[in-house]
This record gives sequence, C-alpha cells and structure tokens, in this order.
Amino acid sequence: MRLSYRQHQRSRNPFTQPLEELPVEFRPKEKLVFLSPTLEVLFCEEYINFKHCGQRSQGVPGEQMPTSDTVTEPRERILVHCDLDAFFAAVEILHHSLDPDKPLIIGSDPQAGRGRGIVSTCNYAARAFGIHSAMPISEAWRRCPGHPFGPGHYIRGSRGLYSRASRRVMAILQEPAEFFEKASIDEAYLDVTKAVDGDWDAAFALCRTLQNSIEEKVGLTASFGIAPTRILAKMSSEVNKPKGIFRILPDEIGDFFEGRSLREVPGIGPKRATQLAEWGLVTVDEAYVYGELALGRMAGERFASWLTRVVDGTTSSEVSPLRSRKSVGKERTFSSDQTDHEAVLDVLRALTQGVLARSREMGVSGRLAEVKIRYTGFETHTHGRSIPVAMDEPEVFLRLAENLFATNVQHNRGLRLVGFRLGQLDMPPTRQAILKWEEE
Ligand code: DCP
Ligand code: MG
Repeated sequence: MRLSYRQHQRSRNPFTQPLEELPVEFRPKEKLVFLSPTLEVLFCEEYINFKHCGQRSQGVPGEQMPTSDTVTEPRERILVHCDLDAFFAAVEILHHSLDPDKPLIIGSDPQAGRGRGIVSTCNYAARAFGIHSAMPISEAWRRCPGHPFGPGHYIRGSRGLYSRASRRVMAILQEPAEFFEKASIDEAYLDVTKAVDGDWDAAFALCRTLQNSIEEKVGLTASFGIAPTRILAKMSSEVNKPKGIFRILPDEIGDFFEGRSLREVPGIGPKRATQLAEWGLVTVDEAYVYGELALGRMAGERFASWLTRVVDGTTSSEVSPLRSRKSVGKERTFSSDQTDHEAVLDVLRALTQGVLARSREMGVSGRLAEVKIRYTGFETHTHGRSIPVAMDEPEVFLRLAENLFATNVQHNRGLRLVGFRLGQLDMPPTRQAILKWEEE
C-alpha cells in the first residue's frame, strides 16, 4: 500500500539525526577537466574538495551536506536551478553553424573506433543512438560511426569557447537573483525569493523570461527547475529537458517522488541503487514508506536520514558561491623544467598575488595557504599552513607562500610546476553584499 505524502508525514518516525557529513558517493561528481593544449598554462582551479570547507556555519558544501539544512530560515525560499541543454554540443553547433538534427559527439579523438577516451557530451540527435556523457568514445563510434562510415560528427571541443558562452549566460542569470551560485560551467542556482516576492507563479514567469533571454542573446537553450530546496530544484530542471521549466511547490514534493526511481536522485549512484533494489526498493516513495529507522538499519542511518529529509523538503536551500568553490588557486607549468629556484619563487609570488586579487574580487577570505610543487618526472607535493582566522591580506599569504616554498623545496631538483591555493574559504559578513558571481 502506498501512503500519501501527508500520511507519510504523520506516520513517519520523528527520529532525525543531523548529519555531519555524507559518504563519498553522495558528493557531486567532478566534471571532465580539460587541460590546456599549450604547456604554459595559468588557470583558476575549481576544487571540489570538501575537506577544506568547514569554516562557515552556513556554508557547508555539497547539496546533501546537512548541517546547514537545519538552519532556520526566515521564510520558505524559492530556488531556481538552470542547466543548459547539451551544452558543449550546443555551443559547437552555434559556432560552426552545424545542423542540430545530425548527431554530434564532443569528446576525445574516436580514432575510427579505436580511441581510448570518453564522450564529453553529445546533442540530442546523438542521444537517440544511446550515446551519453562519459561513455567510451569507441562505444559511441560503434553506435553511430563518423565519416565516411556513418552520420556521426565528432569534435574534440574547445574549452575557451564554452567558458565564454558560460560567462554570457551567467551574466543574464545572476541579474534577478538575490543570491547566485554558479555550480558548474553550465548550471547555476538562483535564490529568487525576493525578486518574485515569494510568488511561485512569478518565479515561473521569471524563468520563462530568462530562458528567452538566453536564447535570444546567446543562442543556447536552457532548462529550469523551481523548488524550495537545492536538490529539488536540480531534479526538476531535468524533468522537461530540453528547453523545459518544471516547478515543485512545497506541498507537491511527495507527489513528485511518487514512483520516481531512486537513481534519479542526485547523490544516489548505481552501487547504492543496486543495493536498495536488492531489498526491493526501487522508487523513492518505496524507500520513504519503509521508514527512516528500518531504512537506516539496511542502508545506514546517515543515508536514511538524508533521504527522508530530501522527501520532506528540508535539505539545504542555501545559495552561495562558497558552496561550489572551496578554494581559489593558480598554478603554472613551465615550458621547460626550472632549476633556478629564485625565479620560480618570483612566479609563486605573482601567482599568490593573483589568487589574493581574485579572492578579493569574489569577496572571500581564507585560512589555508597551500603551495604546490611539481618536480621533474611529475612527482608532486603540496605544503600547507593554516592561520587562526580567515584573511585576505596579500602580504600575509605572500609571507606564508615564501616560507612554505623555502622550507620545503628540494634543492638541486628541476621544477615543472608551482602553484598557490587559498583554502578554507570564508565570507566576511561585510562582503556578502557584493558577492554575486565570479568568472572562471
Ligand atoms: N561534461 C563533460 N563530461 C561529463 C559530463 C559533462 O565534459 N562526464 C561537460 C559537457 C557538458 C557539460 O559538461 O556539455 C554540462 O554537463 P551536463 O551534465 O549538464 O550535460 P549537457 O549540458 O551536455 O546535457 P543536458 O542537456 O543533459 O544538460
Ligand atoms: Mg547541461
């Protein structure tokens, strides 16, 4: 017998254990990282590294990290999650004026079916062949070969193109949001509660306006999800993809999960889903009806508590750039290995200053200084030191970086790369107002 959401609410065990952290499988997956084709690279790293982020009481990272979930908020939030449709492929189609109805696959070189890399993404025409992100490129070729054997068009992709398109989209999205968070190159969370004065219909209209604006100004289509929590907003942006908008009102959460596969919940991976299926739990409502206590005995208390709160709509609704960015870092790979350590130290100083300039722009400070050194042969070491309070003073971190380098670098060895990272980020209250979004 299936209970309604309200019945669940009444019958469920009130036992709720706030979680401190979630197991690895519940954390957002890192997306494919592109390396610059040139040797000399300088880039901001986006770490999805949770061990350096416990400093801010409200800034607990990761969708499902729940200590912030219990923070009382003044009123129910209206969150929007925007995710661009077949992003890399859509940008390539636009850039090269390709036919959108022909299968396009972005990924590593297929080498006529012998390639060893993976698919980055593909357009919807290619998805009709069963091709999807992270599939081996050889498998994609088998399903839809490229010229001259089949209709598939294979492109290696260019990160710069995607970053530029992403920036233009983000600029449009951040405009109406009181709080804005770029979550990845093609997705963002917006807290629009204030912008729409708590009106869910107005939120829907706002998403339509943003969708049209992105299409007109950038030429890309986007899908939107509107819901009271982050995870629900993310799930709802998937519902009507491509070019869809879907809304989950606070009292519709139970209905939304009725018959919905557990695998569709971000954070539930194939392993966990298989384990639950072995116990006969395939849909979210089946797991919910099972009860938190019983589910906890099978799948672990933390998982049971988290899933219960997902369905209850009590997971996080916080939108903040700190959730997605755990640190700010810059590093440089030298075109040939360096033996002049003084010169490398100069580069490290410049990188540190760049990082601090960036963090000031973002309105964040940090508690951890970390220097990365890669020697000839790729052996890599990181050396870090924390300070008692988060700061954004370049001089403080310059001194730390110099000391870390001088005390740790192995003399007489060639250096391939040097980098600096500011971690354990914090957001001083006085700066919160200026925090909007940051460029890549
Ligand atoms: N990406 C990647 N490797 C992956 C997954 C994604 O390089 N394993 C890149 C390519 C995607 C972009 O990130 O275009 C955004 O990822 P999404 O998961 O949002 O996928 P798409 O935007 O391509 O498709 P969808 O329409 O399903 O959002
Ligand atoms: Mg996308």
